[in-house]
Amino acid sequence: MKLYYHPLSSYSQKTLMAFYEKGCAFEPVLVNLMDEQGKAEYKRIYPMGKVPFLRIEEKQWSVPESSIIIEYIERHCPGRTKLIPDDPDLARQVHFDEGQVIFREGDDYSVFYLLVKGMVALELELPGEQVLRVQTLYAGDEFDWSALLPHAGKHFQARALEPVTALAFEGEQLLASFKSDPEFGLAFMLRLMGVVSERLRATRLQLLDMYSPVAKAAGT
Ligand SMILES: N[C@@H](CCC(=O)N[C@@H](CS)C(=O)NCC(=O)O)C(=O)O
Repeated sequence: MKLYYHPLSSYSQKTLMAFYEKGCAFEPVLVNLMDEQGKAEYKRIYPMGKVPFLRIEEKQWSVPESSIIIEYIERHCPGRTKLIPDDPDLARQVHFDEGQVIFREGDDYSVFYLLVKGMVALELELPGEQVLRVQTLYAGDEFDWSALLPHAGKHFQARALEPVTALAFEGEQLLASFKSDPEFGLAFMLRLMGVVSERLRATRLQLLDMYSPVAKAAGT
């Protein structure tokens, strides 16, 4: 099977790690995304033009999307490492160490998290290498709503303040589930509107506090 990838693509790296962990044989094919001709040729193989992409010629199967590729090799490569727990809820669990940056402002990947355990700080970078904590999140809180806007980039930095466990959902898969179940989609989006409005309010309060004449006079 051929894995189309680019070494600087984080989605490709995620898939490559799974292949190496599993000890699964594959043929890597480097796609030159920077080159217009290379990209045009690649789009003849995979019209979306994104990496990674897996092609299993003998079965005439095409497998797009990093997570689906990982699910594919988990099922079809009898490897030494178990990549995905059998329990679907555990399969979505991710862990972060204390102090670990979960994502940075501007990062372009669409994962939506539901915080199960631990505290997370949402932060904004300000001029002069200052970091402003906009909000602290606790178990039951959700982040990051921009996961539902493809390629919007993260609006905040998220940092684990203590060991964190969260459930992770691919933004694109969530959007697909909204299309197949519009009632669920509407309920989800309404709840998310509340989150977005809360973030706006918290950002406004923190910025007001920071730039208020009292704070300025105190030199904070
Ligand atoms: N949801 C996809 C995202 C893949 C993706 O966005 N790949 C980027 C590189 S990290 C890409 O191919 N960008 C080129 C483009 O959009 O034209 C996955 O999980 O595989």
